[in-house]
Amino acid sequence: MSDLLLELTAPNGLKYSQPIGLFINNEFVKSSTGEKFATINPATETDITHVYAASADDVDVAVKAARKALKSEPYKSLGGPGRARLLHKIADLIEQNAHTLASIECWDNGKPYLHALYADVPMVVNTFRYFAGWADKIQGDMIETKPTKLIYTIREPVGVCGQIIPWNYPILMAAWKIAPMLACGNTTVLKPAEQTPLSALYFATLIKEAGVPPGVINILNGFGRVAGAAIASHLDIDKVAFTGSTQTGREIMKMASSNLKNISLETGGKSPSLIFDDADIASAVKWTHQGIMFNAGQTCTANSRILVQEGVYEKFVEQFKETVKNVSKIGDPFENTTYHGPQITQAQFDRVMGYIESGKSEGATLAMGGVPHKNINGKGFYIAPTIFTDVKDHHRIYREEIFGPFCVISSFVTEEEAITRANDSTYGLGASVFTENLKRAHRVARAIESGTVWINSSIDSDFRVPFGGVKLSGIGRELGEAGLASYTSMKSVHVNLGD
Ligand code: TXE
Repeated sequence: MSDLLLELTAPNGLKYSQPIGLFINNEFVKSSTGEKFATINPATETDITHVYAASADDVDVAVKAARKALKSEPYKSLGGPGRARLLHKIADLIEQNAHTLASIECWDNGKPYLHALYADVPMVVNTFRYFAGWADKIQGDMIETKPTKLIYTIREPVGVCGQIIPWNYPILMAAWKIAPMLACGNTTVLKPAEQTPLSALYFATLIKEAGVPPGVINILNGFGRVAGAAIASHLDIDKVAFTGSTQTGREIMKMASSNLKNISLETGGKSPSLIFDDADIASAVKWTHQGIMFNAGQTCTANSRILVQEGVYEKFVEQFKETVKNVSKIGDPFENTTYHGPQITQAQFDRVMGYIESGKSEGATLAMGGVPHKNINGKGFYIAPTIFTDVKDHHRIYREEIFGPFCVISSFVTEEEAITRANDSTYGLGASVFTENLKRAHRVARAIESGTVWINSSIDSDFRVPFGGVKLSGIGRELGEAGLASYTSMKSVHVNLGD
């Protein structure tokens, strides 16, 4: 044991070595200031450990390492096949360490262990394998103009990336950022969220074991206003990729304007779910429940606005409440029977509770939940699954992103009304449509203003499919082939074949 590597025992008895330093040039180091911060188990409100917090100077050291690695051997000559091998090796190591990563994620984030093990970690593995497949298929085009010209394009790496991720899916968000970045031959300085610093540091040990050259992937924990801001404003970072709140996204855009960074942002949402009279109600209930209650409502695409056609409104609400009661079992995230863990922090707990008060005072009907839930030891940031009905479109709980196990249900009469009201939002990340009518399904999918539309399902993203938002939900796409494009820069070469 060193003061940069701690032997920890997770609540499920797992013993493992947890790095706590900044990961720069494939080594864990202390921060220049020596500052550390605590990371808390949200299920018990107790400290897990303390990790080093990066200063702006530390970010600068990491950027220099990333810049050097970009143009140096062995990374420079690795080529697509070499990078594919690294990505596959990382995927293999994640698979081999699935139990450890899922345990860390459960402990540090509060999400159910089984969800981390069977949802988050496999999605991480799939993301690395998918982008491994792309690494040797990054190619340009030949463009026909006239006989005396040969014109072609080359897709080059953007360069040094700065990647800032949130706490709701810590290791998965790291994978979404790192896998395409590496596939395209870039280097990065990635900052996890200060609420969940541990899994990314453990992942760093796997990066080194996989043989990724020093400086290619640097992982620095720290605070948004210090380390995050240093990344967003750094003049030698070429691209910034961010997932988080719209407000922080705005600030990052301003800072990134210093050197006109290439930018991609995935911010929040208030995703609608439209349930038509002709829907399979049992299926709509199942998906809509998962769409809002999974991960304690802390999913950017969560279908937090449920609009139900008046003919099936009562039936839907009854069945939805029943499902919440039966499925959303609250408890210790390490228990196999738990579906519903705590909110991530006291601040998020307070935020959700504030919206519950707002809903009540604005006159909506609290149909279920609306109270903190006491765990066995009387601790934990738990909130009972909460449903408001009779919600009006001007209510704050209808318009603002809440990010908790909290949904509003309202009724509509016509398809046209449903579309207008679904689009009456500053956000546009996801939307669900439940109907058995094929024409209506596709008609509504086209009319909805959002980056993703699910027909007869909800929030089931896939590593092969572009993901991102419109309006205040973001800029650019991650995943799929479109996700690659945001990590390459296009160069056009004109060859004059004439005299
Ligand atoms: O987000 P922040 P917070 C939404 C959700 C939630 C709200 C607030 O509604 O309730 O945001 O959460 C870093 N310069 N989402 O406060 O601040 C920060 O350190 C550079 C939706 O946690 O956006 C962290 O790494 N970086 C979302 C990351 O930004 C800064 C997921 C996200 O933090 C920074 C999370 C700054 N000035 C929250 N300030 C989604 N889209 O899935 C903070 N950061």
